[in-house]
Amino acid sequence: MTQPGPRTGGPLTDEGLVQLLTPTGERVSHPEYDAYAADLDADRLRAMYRDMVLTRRFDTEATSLQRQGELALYAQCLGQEAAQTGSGHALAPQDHVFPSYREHGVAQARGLEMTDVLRLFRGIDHGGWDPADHNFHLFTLVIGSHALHATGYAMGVQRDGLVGTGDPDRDTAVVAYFGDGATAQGDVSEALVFASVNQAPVVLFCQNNQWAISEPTTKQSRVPIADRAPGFGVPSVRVDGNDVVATYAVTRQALERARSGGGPTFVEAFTYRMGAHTTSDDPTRYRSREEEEHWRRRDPIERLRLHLESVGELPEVFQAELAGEADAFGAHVRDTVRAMGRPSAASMFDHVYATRHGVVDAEREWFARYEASFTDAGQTPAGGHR
Ligand SMILES: Cc1ncc(C[n+]2csc(CCOP(=O)(O)OP(=O)(O)O)c2C)c(N)n1
Ligand SMILES: [Mg+2]
Repeated sequence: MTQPGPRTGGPLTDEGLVQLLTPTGERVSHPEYDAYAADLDADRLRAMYRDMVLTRRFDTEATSLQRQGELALYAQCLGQEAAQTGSGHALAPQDHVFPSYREHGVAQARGLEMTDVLRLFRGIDHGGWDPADHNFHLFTLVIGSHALHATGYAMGVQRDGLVGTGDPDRDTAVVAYFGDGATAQGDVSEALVFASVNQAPVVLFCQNNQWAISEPTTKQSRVPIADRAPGFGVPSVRVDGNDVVATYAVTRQALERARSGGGPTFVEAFTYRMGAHTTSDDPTRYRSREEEEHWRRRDPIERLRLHLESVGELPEVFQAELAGEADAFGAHVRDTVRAMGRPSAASMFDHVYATRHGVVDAEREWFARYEASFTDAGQTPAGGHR
């Protein structure tokens, strides 16, 4: 990995981006990273394509479910499928992932039951899944905080002797996924300090989707975000995050370094959030149609499709089966979410503290009296469907 000198093109420059697939799907070679993509045969590329297509379908279904009142909120990963699928496929089963709130493509690559992700967005669960099942920790909405959780976890992995043993089934890496905006948080700087001085087996994976809600990356940094990490003593790399092959290769190198005891790496996957920040956001208020159109032409799924077609590895029968699978998956997502039911409003008091608490007890009692005050009108507003 080469460390660049100061880059002058600002945080959105193309300079130094590792790319193995051009936007039209042509495989280009790279002296350092070809070796890390050498194991991607046609079967593995099709598996990645499948995950990207299913992730996008999940996004579409979840967005519709929010519009129908079945979810409180939803954060799409539209446009970021290559960054998530490529890095997700580079993980080993024993590696640990600390996601933020948009890592649906990583969840899919990890093998989660995807409807569990929507338990959180429906507001019926504090997490949605058991992190131990797939070493996929809970979504974190406190921006940047889980970069510290991941780094601390990686320091634990190191102390458990699970790094640098040479056993490929034992050596473990930890990955934190966060956004461009998160890098302006103190927590990410602190994570870089601890990761560096402890040589923790952590990969700090930043998806620079160019927006932090309505704040552009140009208001978060004057230099490419990856260029901050070397100042902490952490090697970094910029990768075309809409290129699933390059993202896989770059992440694989970083994970291998972590597992072998070589310490942390900061990866900046340069991509674009094609959707809104969340279903509560209206991006037309802060960005142009031209910008959106520019990035629509760089769609990451289309790039892999063009590549597989050009090398004769996307047979029609595969495409038809995948379309059928996506339809069945969509129906499963809709049916499962609609059957999830709703918790009673009173259950909001159950998980405030681990032990009983006088103030919470008083609030619960007040709420019960408030609910009961509606009964002579035959209404139970908070317990009913509203
Ligand atoms: C500590 C903290 N501050 C502010 C917020 C409000 N907030 C939610 S998402 C967001 C923007 C995050 O942008 P970025 O890190 O680029 O991630 P992206 O949403 O683009 O994936 C902010 C400021 C928060 N959740 N946590
Ligand atoms: Mg962002």
